[in-house]
Amino acid sequence: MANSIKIVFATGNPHKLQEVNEIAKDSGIEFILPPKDFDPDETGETFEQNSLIKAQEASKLSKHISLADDSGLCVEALNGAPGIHSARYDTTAQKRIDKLLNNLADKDNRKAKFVCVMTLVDAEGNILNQEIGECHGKIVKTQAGTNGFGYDPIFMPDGYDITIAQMSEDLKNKISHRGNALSKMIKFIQNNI
Ligand code: ITT
Repeated sequence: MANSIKIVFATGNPHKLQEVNEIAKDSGIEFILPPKDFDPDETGETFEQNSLIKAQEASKLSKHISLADDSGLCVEALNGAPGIHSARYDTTAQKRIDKLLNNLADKDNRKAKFVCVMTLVDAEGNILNQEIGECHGKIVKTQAGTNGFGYDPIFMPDGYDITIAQMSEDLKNKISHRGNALSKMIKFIQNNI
């Protein structure tokens, strides 16, 4: 994109980068990968803290304005687990899904939410803005669909009778925790950067 505002997107997850650039496609903002040695220690205890850690690590390495996304799935009957540990709940995406379904097997309460906290820092690592997005729904009993990534095949948002992995990319981005947090962040960037 010529003349776009370029912002480093502090992630090692290519699915997230693809989604944010799709969501931001008409905004005049382009998100680019962090330097290769980006590998922060996510030692925080909240989405907010881990999001800030990632944004500051990316700005330190790139000397550029940076945005991070820390996100995860919080399941009510599991007291909010896997939460900030969603990416590390087990060793592969399929094992993480199986483990979650297994842990919920005898539970009637299937309520869950996806949470995304985005943090924008300047080239010196000073925090400029933080936004949160949520998507509420339930965990289905049998996984369905192949779109998206992560826990999408087992999450059915409120008001829909399909999982996120059965939705088009456009629909996911319209209702997702990431879409929600990023739309607010895009407004901030357009008005302040
Ligand atoms: P970075 O930290 O490098 O950005 P990550 O995947 O490790 O990548 P997080 O620490 O924020 O990111 O963990 C987010 C995890 O939560 C992600 O790996 C998925 O397992 C899950 N998750 C987040 N957003 C999701 C989505 O839109 N659909 C399905 N699962 C999602």
